[in-house]
Amino acid sequence: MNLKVGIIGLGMMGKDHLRRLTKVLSGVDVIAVADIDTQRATSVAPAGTDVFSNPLAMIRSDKVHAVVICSWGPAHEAQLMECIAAGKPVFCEKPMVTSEQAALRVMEAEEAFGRRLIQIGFMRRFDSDYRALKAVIDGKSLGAPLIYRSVHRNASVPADLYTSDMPLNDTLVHDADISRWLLDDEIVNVEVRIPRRSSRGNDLRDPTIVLLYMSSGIIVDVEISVNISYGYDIRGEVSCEAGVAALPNRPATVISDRHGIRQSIPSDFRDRFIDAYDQELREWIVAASQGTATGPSAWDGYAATLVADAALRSAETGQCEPVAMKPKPALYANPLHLNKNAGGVAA
Ligand code: ISE
Repeated sequence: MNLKVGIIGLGMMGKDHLRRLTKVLSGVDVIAVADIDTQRATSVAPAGTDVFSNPLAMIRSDKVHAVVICSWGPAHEAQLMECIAAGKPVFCEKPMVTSEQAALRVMEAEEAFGRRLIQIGFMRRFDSDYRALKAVIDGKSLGAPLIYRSVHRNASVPADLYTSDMPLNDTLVHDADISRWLLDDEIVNVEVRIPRRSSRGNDLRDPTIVLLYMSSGIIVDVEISVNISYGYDIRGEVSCEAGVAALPNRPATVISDRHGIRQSIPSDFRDRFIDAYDQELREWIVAASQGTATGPSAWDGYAATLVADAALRSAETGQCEPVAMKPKPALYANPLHLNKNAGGVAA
């Protein structure tokens, strides 16, 4: 039997995940949606889908086995807590929550439930290029990693929605999470430096340099640009003791014409990471069908929240700010080993 899923929030990411859950992936049926704009929800949801205006009512519905949260970040805590109370696996788009205290409450509830239910939408971990880069680091053929450079350039961001804090609490979270995952390390200090501002930056902190100091001594150097106009340009390079490994430029379409030879660049994150988004939900379906979750956890959501908070403090103080994490609970200590061939929905 297919996993019966309800989606909360049919904005840009909600519609993109609805498309992949109904037209790309298997083993799943979207049988409910929830959005404050029920007219919009009804217009985009497949015929026969139950449409809710109240997301918590949708979570409680017996017809819904698992939940995908694509709503506004401040609404995530209540929705995650409802999923945990209902014992329903949940995929939650980043940010998991918008405060340290909310993250602690969500982790406490999941620990009390006793089994992982939450996967967070840090899709880069499912990107084949990042997975290949991690394999090189883990293989130790280049020796120990010393520096990681992460470039995160958006062609543009929605001027009406993207606020001055978001380079650090909405965009940076991807570089923070992928650095922790690639380097198998935690971030202990954050330092923000604001270069000369771009005239394209709409009064945002654009560009922003962020130094992430890892517990091992590795330093991660992050460039965040959000109105660079030429495309969505993501780079990653690790300098090790005996060599350097870097992501290829994606997609690697090389164009030759009378202007010369050039390589195409994606327009936005849905384009650059389309396969990673498919893979993160493909793996989520397998885990949720067994009543649990794998991949980025509530602990990773907590870590991202603390790093974003420290970055925002550093942007104000001009100082290097500490990231003080609580000890990692046992629930998040070891990755789950799932039966990848199991089908159907767990009892
Ligand atoms: C957006 O919310 C994302 O998650 C994208 O991956 C990121 O590149 C972009 O900067 C964010 O605004």
